[in-house]
Amino acid sequence: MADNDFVGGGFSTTAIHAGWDPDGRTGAVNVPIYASSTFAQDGVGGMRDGFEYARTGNPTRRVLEANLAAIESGRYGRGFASGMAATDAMLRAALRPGDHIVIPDDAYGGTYRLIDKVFTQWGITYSVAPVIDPEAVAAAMTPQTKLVWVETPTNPLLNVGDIEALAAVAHAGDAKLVVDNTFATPYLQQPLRQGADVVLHSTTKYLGGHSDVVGGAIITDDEQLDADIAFLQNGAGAVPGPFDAYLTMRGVKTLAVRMERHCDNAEKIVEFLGTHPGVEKVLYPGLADHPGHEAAARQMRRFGGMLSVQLAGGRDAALDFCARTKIFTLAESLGGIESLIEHPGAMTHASTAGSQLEVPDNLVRLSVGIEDAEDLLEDVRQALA
Ligand code: P1T
Repeated sequence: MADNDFVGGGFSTTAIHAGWDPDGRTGAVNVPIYASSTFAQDGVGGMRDGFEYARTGNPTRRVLEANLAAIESGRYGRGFASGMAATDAMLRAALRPGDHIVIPDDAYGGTYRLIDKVFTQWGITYSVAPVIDPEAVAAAMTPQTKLVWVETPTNPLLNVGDIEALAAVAHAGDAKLVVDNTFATPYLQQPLRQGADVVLHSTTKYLGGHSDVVGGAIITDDEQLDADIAFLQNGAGAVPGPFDAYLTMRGVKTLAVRMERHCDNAEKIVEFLGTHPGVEKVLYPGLADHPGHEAAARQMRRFGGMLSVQLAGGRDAALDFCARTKIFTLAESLGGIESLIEHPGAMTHASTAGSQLEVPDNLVRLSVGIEDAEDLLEDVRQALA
């Protein structure tokens, strides 16, 4: 993917500048945090710059939304209070009672929980299929399927779906393809450019990048869908506040340099873990023998900062590994500058226990941060010793 393929020039130029020019009045180079819940009108209905009430629209949030649309090479962006709030709005915008959705057999536990525990109560049905197999996804579709939902790479098994092939499958059945691009980020992969209809993010992760803000976003080129999402954003109100919008944008500006370092560090750790006798299997799309490597190499710039390992010593060895790291902090979430480690089966994916999405109990997930690689390697080495 050439840099100049991105709207507005190179990726970082877009990430740093899209959505905001220095303020006309003050010259402020950064968008102010417009801490205002309401906006004065010049006579009834006389809104200045389109703002009336901050649930409907806030100037700081509007800049974030324009910025996120630009970095995904999309036309429309909408910010949400969390990734789950964005997921909820997307599902409600696209599905009606009687409709069907295909979801991955490996996905964030919270996404599965929302569909399985909440949306099924409203007459939505779902089927599960592996994202690495477009034919299996096609076979899981029914005449009622309105959405094909994928993560690529998936959380937590790092499976890769071929976005172009999945878009063709979804469109052949008159369904839309939603790609949760949280793990890859638009720096590594731009799903709308590969045929997806919608990109969804937990901006809590790499986009925010500093583990200091929770947020979500939906980006699409589809004008009607965007209008439906905007209606729900205002109508249901799960919006990010202006301070959250500001922090997220502050993170986005350094996404490219952070991602390069996340990828560098992850590759080194993958190499080390691949030779360790305590490790049964390393799951990372950058490995030549990873089943999704070819698709990943085609659609991603690099292979990301997330990796998982299955330990030879089973669940106890996995829990031990999580307990023994010193720099890798035992915590849920991912994508921040600091390295995190977790046991998906007991933590982020506990809600998948007993389901088709259940994860192996010897699995440990690492979110490789941007600390010094030697320190991270030493930490992993001593924790597995
Ligand atoms: O946490 P929130 O901002 O609401 O985002 C939900 C979400 C959506 N999609 C993916 C791929 C995710 O990974 C997440 C959140 N995931 C974690 C908190 C985690 O540790 O995996």
